[in-house]
Amino acid sequence: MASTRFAFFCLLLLSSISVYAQTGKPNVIFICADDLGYGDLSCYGATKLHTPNIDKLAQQSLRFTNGHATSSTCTPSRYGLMTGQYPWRKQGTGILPGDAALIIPTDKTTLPSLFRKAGYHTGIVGKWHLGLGTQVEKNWNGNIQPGPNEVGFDYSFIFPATADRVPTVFLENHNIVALDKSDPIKVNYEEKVGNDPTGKEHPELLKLRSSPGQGHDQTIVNGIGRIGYMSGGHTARWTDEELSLTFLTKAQQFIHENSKQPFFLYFALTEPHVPRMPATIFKGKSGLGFRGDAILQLDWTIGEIMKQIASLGLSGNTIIIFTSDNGPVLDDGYQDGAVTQLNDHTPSGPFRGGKYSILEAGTRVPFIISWPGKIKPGISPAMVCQIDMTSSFATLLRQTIPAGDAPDSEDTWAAFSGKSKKGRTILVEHGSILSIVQNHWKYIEPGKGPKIFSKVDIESGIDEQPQLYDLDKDPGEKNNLAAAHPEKVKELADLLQKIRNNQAGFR
Ligand code: NG6
Ligand code: CA
Repeated sequence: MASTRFAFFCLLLLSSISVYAQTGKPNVIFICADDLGYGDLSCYGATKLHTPNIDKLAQQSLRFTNGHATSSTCTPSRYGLMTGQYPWRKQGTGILPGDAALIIPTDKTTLPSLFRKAGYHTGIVGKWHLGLGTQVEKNWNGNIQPGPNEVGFDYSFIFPATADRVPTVFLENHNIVALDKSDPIKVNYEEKVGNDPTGKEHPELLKLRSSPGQGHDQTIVNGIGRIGYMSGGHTARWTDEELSLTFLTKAQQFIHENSKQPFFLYFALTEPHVPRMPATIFKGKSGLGFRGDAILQLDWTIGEIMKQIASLGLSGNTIIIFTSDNGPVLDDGYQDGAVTQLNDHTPSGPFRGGKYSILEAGTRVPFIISWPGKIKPGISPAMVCQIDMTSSFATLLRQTIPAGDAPDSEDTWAAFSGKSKKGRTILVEHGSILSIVQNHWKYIEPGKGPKIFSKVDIESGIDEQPQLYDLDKDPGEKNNLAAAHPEKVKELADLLQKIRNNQAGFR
């Protein structure tokens, strides 16, 4: 028995080695958490939470201490990742409702289409939040397109927007999963549709209380008030406790089915975005409320993926990237213990701000890359950004990107692969306003707005005066040096303006 298993193992190993030897193309799994902060993992210094599986991945990885999403919220951040274009260049890339039309162009290079062109089988499993179809008014009961499959993914298993937005259903390729056609789905973000109770009318039906003043009190699904109204599709509605396991199962299925050819998987986890409603076995495990529990569930998920990759003999030829779409938030709409059971945990790590903010914790996120035998494990201070995936993988895969596509994506493969400690020298960060980082200097443009986003209790970073920080000496952005260095302020303000005006590429 043992020898049969050994022979089987050798066969697996040989078959996968030969695929890589033949193609020279490593598999790539890009894992993106949702709202996970720089300080949320023990490998990034968390002490109140332990994430052993991601720590193990980090030990075999290059771990970046200056890794960024393009923006401090989801839709723009993922738009940047997919298109290689700064999202603030394009109207309509803010946080999308669940019925929005697709905002990714179907005729331009995207991260998945680059892999597809290079001969990969490409898939997405998880959160999408980049719109579906050509218009808001759409028939959810038929073929829904364009969507992920039209922008480069051969396979998709997604939910349309966020876990707190209707419709709370899965789509596999173009169709809603488990939809009973005799109970058609309707979605509306303006007015109530159907007779399902809402959180506003029936708070007594809620198993998770919505935070006062933060909405999340429209159609109730699975005892949770959502943003938006929906009716019908009762058999297709997800159970939040099963969400993560469903995505894991589909991701593993995709990996299994494609283990004999190069594949690219964008695994877009929903944790720890609200509503945090982890599987029952994780509830109460962290002692930090459901947010902490959701992070433990996420950590377990990563462990399961790593186990699968190892058991398929793919560890040596699979690049795993783990990161987050934006910084952390505690109360983002539900009273789930994230605030009351925080226990001095610091989701933003040493940085100021968080989700929605232009301060560092808005976009500076966990960022680790593993490629055993090829990328030397360690820590890198290089400034890297998710927007650079497209150009960097184009270099690795020897692909050319047509002129004008992915216009803001820089080739930083040398930094991603650990050959260089220098990544970008310039990065524009994006919250509700812009900032620019050049080397260790960060300039935040003056803006109008609240100093604190009071509902979520996060510093916005907005000020009517220009701000200048030396991130090397002052990573926590405590000392505004603008008055002391007016020449630097001018230089960076001019540079930001120049980049803003440079509309090269598509719009
Ligand atoms: C906000 C929601 C928040 C969350 C966020 C999107 C309110 C008051 N808040 O508008 O709960 O859904 O949008 O998060 O509605 S993101 O990670 O997808 O950007
Ligand atoms: Ca997010």
